[in-house]
Amino acid sequence: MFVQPVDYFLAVWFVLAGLSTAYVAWDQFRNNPEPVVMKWGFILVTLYMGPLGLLIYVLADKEPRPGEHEAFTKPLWKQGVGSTIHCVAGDATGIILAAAITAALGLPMWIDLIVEYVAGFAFGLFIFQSLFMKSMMGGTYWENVRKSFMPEFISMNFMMAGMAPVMSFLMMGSDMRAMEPTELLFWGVMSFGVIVGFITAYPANVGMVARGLKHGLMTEREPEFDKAREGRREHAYSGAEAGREGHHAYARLNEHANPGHGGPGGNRRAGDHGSGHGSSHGNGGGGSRGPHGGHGMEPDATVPQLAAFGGVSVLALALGMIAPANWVNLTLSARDVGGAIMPPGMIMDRDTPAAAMLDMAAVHPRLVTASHGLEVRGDRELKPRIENGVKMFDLETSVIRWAILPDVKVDAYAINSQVPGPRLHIRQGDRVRINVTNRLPESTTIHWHGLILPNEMDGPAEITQEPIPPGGSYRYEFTADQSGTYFYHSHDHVDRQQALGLYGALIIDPANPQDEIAADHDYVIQLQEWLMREGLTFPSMPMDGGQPNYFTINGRAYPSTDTIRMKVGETLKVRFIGTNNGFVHPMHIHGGPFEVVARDGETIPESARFLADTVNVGPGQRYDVVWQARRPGKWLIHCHIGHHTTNNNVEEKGGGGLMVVIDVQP
Ligand SMILES: [Cu+2]
Repeated sequence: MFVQPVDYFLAVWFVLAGLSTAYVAWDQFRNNPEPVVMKWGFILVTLYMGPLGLLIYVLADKEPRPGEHEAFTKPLWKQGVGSTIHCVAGDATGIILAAAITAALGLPMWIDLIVEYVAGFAFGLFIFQSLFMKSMMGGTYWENVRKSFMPEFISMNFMMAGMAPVMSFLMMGSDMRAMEPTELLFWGVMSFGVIVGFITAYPANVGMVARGLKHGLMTEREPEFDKAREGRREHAYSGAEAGREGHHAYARLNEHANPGHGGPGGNRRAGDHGSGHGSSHGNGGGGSRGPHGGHGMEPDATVPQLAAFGGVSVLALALGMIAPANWVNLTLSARDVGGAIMPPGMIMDRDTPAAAMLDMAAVHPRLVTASHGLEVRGDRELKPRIENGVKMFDLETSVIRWAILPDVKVDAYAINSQVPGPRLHIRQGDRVRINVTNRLPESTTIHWHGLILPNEMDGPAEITQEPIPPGGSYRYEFTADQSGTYFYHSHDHVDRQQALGLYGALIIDPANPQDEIAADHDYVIQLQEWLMREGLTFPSMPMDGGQPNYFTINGRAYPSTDTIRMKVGETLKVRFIGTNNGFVHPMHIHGGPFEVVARDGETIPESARFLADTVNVGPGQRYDVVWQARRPGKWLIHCHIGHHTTNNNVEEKGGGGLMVVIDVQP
């Protein structure tokens, strides 16, 4: 699913990679005179490196004009490319297959890396390196495995030195969709890793080709082709000279060869190579071939040189594999973190547990089941069904997209597809039964905040009940003995779930209507903070990376909040509900003090009621206040923390976030 700009880039990338690979495959098998294993090397590397693979192919290996392959591929840098290609083709294939399998198995990242190294090495050694060597040198397969071991070891070490940090930092970075083989991002990270691995392995391969430890590119022609080519060469191309130069280059190399290391060559007869191909290896064409039917490769490196080179490659490998563990938690697996996308600014270190990541992760847009505009309100009163005198309510949790401003939608955890959840309005003494069905991707429960009820109806997950699993349900039933302003909210992973919208008002009228503190208007205010960045919604919390940038009253940010309309002399009861999860809001009303008449649902005795113009609404608290419209005009109810009256730090129409206008007519 496309949720980030990088996803669009990756789509372009993979289309180009597909086209590039198709072209390279077509050209390799139609036009390019080289061994089959090399053809496959370029095809695979182009698949992994996309248009860059194609670029390397046309610059270093694609025969420019018929008959020119030998001369064209002769320069050392191209031979180094060829050598890197058949290293990367095998190594990367092994690494990518291993990564996909270990991700599916749910192994920790550090084990992934080791398995990937072993698989990459095995693929590289047993398939590409040895087969290529065999087609080059002839001899038995196992002879070639033996000879290829050290060059493959060095090359693989340098490749993994580049690829491992890319995988560690990007897969366990902030967008861990990169851990999921079902996501485009996983393949994008793999491609990027292969590109970096190619770059880090390339210098080593050039060095090994120069020292005769590895082969680069070679030409292999069918006899009929050779005849045709011979004809063309007379007019168009002096391949003979080019071939001779190539021969001299290798002759020089051979002169320096350490006789003690000429073993493989010494054992070889001229007829050993090229068997069964009808090839033209010996006819002076290839830059990589000797002209006398020799194997053309004498390792020009002493044992100490080789050992030192190998040692440095191990150092590079250790750096690439181990260094990232300083910063990222490599003990986690794809299964632990799912495809979690972390908020920018979250502190993620090598100790950050998977649960912490899941707690702060974005709501994944693919989980959204409904999308609502500003025309759909939250806090809509839910009418009960009455069965045998019991008031029945059905609540269902789900993930929705919810408009908090005309151009801002958040991904929310909602109850009955609204934020806040539906208002339950009952009367003291009512028997209620509430069926809660969970359609979230995670377990949940509902707690009835402030009520006196049977313990098993109270709601805390794992304390009084098993959490309601996704798809499960739970029946809460109790008699409302109290009256006043209450609310309900999730009591499972509250840090996350309530911060994403799982709460609603529970208003209980007193059994005796005379006990209600009367006012001309009654307005409920439910507060919430939101964190919306990069098109994703994260649960806001007082935590690095979790600080909110949007604030809502009843699911809307000003200027999309309600306007309360009243006349001079009328009274307004405001019921502040602390549905806010991690922040305190000093709620202030302009135009003169209000009387605080109830706190936490409890009516304050008349003698103890007091005047104030600001109440600190902490999480869980409720204040019922009665305000009188003394003068006409627009009077504000707002939070007195300036940041909480902005929308993503922007003021529009005089503010934002936690603001409601009381429009008082004369
Ligand atoms: Cu505030």
